[in-house]
Amino acid sequence: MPTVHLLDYVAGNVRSLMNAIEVLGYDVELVKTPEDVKKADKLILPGVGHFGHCLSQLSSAGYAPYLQEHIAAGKPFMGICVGLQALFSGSAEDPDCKGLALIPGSLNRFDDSSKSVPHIGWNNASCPTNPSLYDLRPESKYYYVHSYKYPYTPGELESLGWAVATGSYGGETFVGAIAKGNVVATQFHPEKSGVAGLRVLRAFLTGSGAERLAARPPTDTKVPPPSSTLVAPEGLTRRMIACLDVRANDAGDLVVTKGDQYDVREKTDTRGVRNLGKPVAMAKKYYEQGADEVTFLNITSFRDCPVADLPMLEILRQTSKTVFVPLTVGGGIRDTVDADGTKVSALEIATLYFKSGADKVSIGSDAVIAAEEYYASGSQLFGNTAIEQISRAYGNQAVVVSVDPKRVYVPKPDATRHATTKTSYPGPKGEEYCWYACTIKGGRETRDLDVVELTRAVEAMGAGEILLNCIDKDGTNSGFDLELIRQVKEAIKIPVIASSGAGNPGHFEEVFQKTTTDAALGAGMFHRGEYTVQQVKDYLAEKGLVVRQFEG
Ligand code: 1PR
Repeated sequence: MPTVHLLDYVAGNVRSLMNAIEVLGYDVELVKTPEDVKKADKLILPGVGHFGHCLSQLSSAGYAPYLQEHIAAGKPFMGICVGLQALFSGSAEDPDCKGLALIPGSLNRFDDSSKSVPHIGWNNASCPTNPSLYDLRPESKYYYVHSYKYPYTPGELESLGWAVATGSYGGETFVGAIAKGNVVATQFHPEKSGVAGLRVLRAFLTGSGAERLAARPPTDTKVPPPSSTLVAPEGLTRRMIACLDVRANDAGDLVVTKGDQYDVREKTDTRGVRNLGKPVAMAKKYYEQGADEVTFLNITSFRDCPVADLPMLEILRQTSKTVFVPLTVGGGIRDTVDADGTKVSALEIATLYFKSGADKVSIGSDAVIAAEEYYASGSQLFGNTAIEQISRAYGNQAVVVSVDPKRVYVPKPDATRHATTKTSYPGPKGEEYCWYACTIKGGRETRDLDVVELTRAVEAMGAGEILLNCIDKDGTNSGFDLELIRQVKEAIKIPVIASSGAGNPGHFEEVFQKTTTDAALGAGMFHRGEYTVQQVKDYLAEKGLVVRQFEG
C-alpha cells in the first residue's frame, strides 16, 4: 500500500485521521523525529487546540525548518486545522509565537458578541473561482471546530497565487481551505467530514487535487473579483447529534439503553435493563442516516472497573473505523485509582479514549465537584482540574461538560440564592419560578449548585461545549426544556447542545427556532425506531433550516 507520513507532534488525536487515511487505501507512517520528515513524500500536518502550544512544540522539537524544506522542495503537503493556521506568520491566540510564515498575515478570533465561539459544526468551504478545488463541492458541508480564523479579503491571497475556499459564520467570512502548487490546507477536519471530507483527503493522497490545480491556477490574480461572487453565504448547519447511553445489562453485555428521567429499567416485574441494541451497529446506522455527531455515554461509570478494560475503548475503536463524524465519549472521566491501586488521572483516561478514536470527552460529575471547589476558593483557577488539564493538552474543543440538572420550584426569585427563571409550567404548589440544580452520579445526588454557576465555572476552566441534559424531560418525548436552554445560553459564550425530551421532528424545529441553541441531541425516539435522523433533517429542511444531508 502507498504510504503517507503524519506528523503527530502534540498529544493530538490522530487516530481518526489515521482511520480515514487507511480506509482510503494508504498506510500511515508516523513521523517521530525531524529527520523522518526527510523520508516523507506525502506529509500531513494535523493540529488541534492552541496555536502557541502547537507551534512551540513544532519548533522546540526542531520540525519547523524541515517542514519549510519539504514544502520548498515541492513535495505534497497537507495542513489540517492548526496545520493550516501554522502556514501563516502568526495568530492573535499567541502573538509571541511565530508561524511557518509561508503566507504573510495573522489569524484573529471570531467576534463572540453575538455568536458562540468556538465555531463548531458543519459549514461550507466553497471556492467560486475553482468550484472543484481538491474535490470540494459547493453543496457539501465540512466539520469545523476553531475559535481563530484567517479573515477572508477577496483577492488578497489569490494575488499571492493561492486558491481559496471560504466559509461564513455570524457575518464573518473566513478561509476554509487554501491550495497552491504542492500545498493544500483545510481549516476543517476532512477526517471528520464524512464522505465529503474523505474526497478531499483522497484528492491529496492521489495527487489529483494538485494536478487539477496546476491545470487551473487561481484566476484574477491581479484584479480582485467582486466580493459578492466570492463570499460564501452563511453556511453553518443546524447540528444534530445522536446519543447512545451504554451500560452492561444484567447478563453482562454492553447494550444501548435509554431511561425515563434516568431510570433505565423496564417497568415490568423483572426490572431488567432496557436493551435497545448494540452500540457499534447503532452508531453506524445513525451516521448513515446523517447524524452530525455521535455521543456515547457510559452511564454506570461510577462503578469501578480496571482502566484498561474501560468498556467504551473497544466500542470507540470499532466505531471510529466506519463513522467519519465526531465521536464524543463520556462517563468516568475523573482522577481515579485503578484495580491494582495505581493512581490514574482524568487526563490519562481521556488519552486512552482519544487514542481509541474519540474526538471529544464529556465530563459530568467531576465538573460539578470542580465548580464547587472553584467557588469555594473565590473563583480561582489552579490548573489542576480534569477540564483544565485535558483542554490544555488537547484543546478546549475536546472537552464537553455534560450537565444533568433537575428543576427546583420556588414561589419567588428571592426564595433562593440561585439563578431562577420564570416558568410557564408552574410547580406542584403553583410555584411560578424554578432554578436548575446540578446533580452527580447520573442524577443520584443533587448538589447546591445551579446550572448558571456550573456552566460559567467550566467555561472559565476551558470547557469547549456544554451538553445540556434535563432530568425532568429525559425520555418524556414532550420536547426540550426551552426555559433551561435560554437560561444557560444567556450565561455563557461556548456552544450549547440541547438534550432531553425530543419525541418528534417538530421538537427539533422548536428548539432551533425558539432558542439560540447551537446543536440538538436525540436518543429514545431514534432508538425506538419512531423516527430516523434523516426524517428529522428532512423536516427541518422543509421548514427552511439549513441542515447537512448524508453523502453516500
Ligand atoms: O458523571 O462524568 O461519570 O458521566 C456520566 C454520564 O452519564 C453523564 O453524561 C450523564 O449525563 C450520563 N448518565 C448517567 N446516568 C444516566 C441515566 O440515564 N441513568 N444518561 C445518564 C444521561 C441523558 C442524555 C439522553 C438525553 C436524551 N442520558 O444523554 O440521551 O436525555 O434522551 P431523550 O432524547 O430520549 O429524551 P460522569
